Amino acid sequence: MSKERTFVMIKPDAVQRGLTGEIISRFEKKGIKLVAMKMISVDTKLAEKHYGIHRGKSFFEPTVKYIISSPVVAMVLEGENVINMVRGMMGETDPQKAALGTIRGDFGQFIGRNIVHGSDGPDTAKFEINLWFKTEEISKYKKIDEGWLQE
Ligand code: IDP
Ligand code: MG
Repeated sequence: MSKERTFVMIKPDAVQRGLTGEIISRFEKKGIKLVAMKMISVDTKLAEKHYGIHRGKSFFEPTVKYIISSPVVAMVLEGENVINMVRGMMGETDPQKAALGTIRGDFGQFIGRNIVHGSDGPDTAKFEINLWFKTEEISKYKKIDEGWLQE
């Protein structure tokens, strides 16, 4: 294991439903380090690039519409194994199938309104972080709990 970064987006439904703080809080309480964050009104071009691998699928256009419908909160999280850890905390894509205790399992009901996005692997994470953030928007700092988080 080595230090990784992942891209997380709190989707429009979660921002509108007042879940932004709750979701960020879960990552904070887990001890995950937040290194970048901003609210964005996403345009079609960015949404289509972000979901580019799904172009041609039946849910591509509805998903792009969903993401541009209202602001999102975009973040970069950093830590060992953070990509898989965040995917686990999010739960399965379909909130009906996501386990209780996960973000999607606790707060969502429908696959087309599934609360949160997290990169699915190291290559995707790199691509998505570059797409959404400039290098200078990502902070480098030492967090005071680092010595207490691991043995
Ligand atoms: P993921 O977000 O868990 O990685 P993907 O399969 O990569 O799931 O799908 C990307 C996004 O597209 C989902 O998070 C969801 O917003 C949307 N999506 C995927 N499958 C469906 C579907 O069957 N109906 C509606 N929306 C879907
Ligand atoms: Mg995906």
